[in-house]
Amino acid sequence: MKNNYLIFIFLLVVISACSLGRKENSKNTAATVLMQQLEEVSSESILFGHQDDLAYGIGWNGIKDESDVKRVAGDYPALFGWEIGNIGDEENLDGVKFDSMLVYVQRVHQMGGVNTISWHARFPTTNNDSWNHTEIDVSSILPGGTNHSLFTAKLDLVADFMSKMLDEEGKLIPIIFRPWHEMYGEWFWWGTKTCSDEEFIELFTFTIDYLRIEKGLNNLLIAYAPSGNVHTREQYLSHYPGDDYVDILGLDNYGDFTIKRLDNIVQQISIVVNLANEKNKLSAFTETGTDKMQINNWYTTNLLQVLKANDKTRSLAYVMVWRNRDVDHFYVPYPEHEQADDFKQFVDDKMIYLLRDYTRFKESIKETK
Ligand code: BMA
Repeated sequence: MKNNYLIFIFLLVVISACSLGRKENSKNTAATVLMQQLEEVSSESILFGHQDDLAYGIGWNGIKDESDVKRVAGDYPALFGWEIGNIGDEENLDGVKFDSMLVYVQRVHQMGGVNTISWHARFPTTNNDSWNHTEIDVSSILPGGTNHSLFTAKLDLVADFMSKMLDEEGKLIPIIFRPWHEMYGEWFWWGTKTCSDEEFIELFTFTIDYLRIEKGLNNLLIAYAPSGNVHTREQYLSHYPGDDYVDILGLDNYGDFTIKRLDNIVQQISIVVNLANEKNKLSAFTETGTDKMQINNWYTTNLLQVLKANDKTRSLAYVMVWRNRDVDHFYVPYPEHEQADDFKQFVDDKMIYLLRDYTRFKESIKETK
């Protein structure tokens, strides 16, 4: 009896050591290094990011090493956003071939840039897009739900795709993954209209555990990115999945620029940065912009004002603007655009880092070590 008891205790210790080890080792060296670099860079600058930057821009598509940011500012962004909505198809929901995306991710990594991925997921049972609210039953896709296997099948596709993001040595490239974003809005099926707080947290934690533990994706840094309608710490945290599941506290905000409430954005960023500091996490302005550059000289008169508002806003690790689809939907001015100069002025600011600035910075911190 006593022997059995000792064996039981021994097994318990071994099992919990293993599962602890899995959690602690959930990031590979490259992801840990990226975390540290972002941490260091955030103390003196903010990386500039652009969605789909290498894939297409105004008047071009699929030209090798092309970039609207580079066309206007002479250099690439330091951070590049990609989107995996419609995973399983040949192309994502914005017409980018998944095979090409792999090449872009590798190219960014090779150049020393940072990759971040969002997921406008279709609802697993209907395959309707993220904005469609018909026949949504989130509980049915969670563990124990009748359609759970349809959800894990989608996650298998995500994991399969992400596991191909390898560097020249065959190691997984670090990726900032930003799933289930803008959860406090009503527009997505994981938003407040069709998904309860508890369902959301389970959706988030299950996704991360599945990718990290089940699929061994130890290259992921996870960003939690509510949208702008968050005015208190409690609101910001009401869907927070827990410190084990988040590396970067983010914020998406377009609307407050439209209604000229820069003060709201500054206040929200302060909440995000304070929380990140307390939790020893990074913070970022994960999505923003003004579509078609509707706000005049937005980069210097709006975005820069917000980013320079105070010590908190200055300590963000990065800011990312959305994609340049065509002249009816874009967030970075193209060369002939009347706000091209304003954009140049913005990226020329010492605090804003494009790829070369970021590379230089990484070299300088290496030298001082
Ligand atoms: C939106 C728009 C859509 C796009 C979606 C997902 O903001 O750009 O055209 O399909 O993001 O990338």
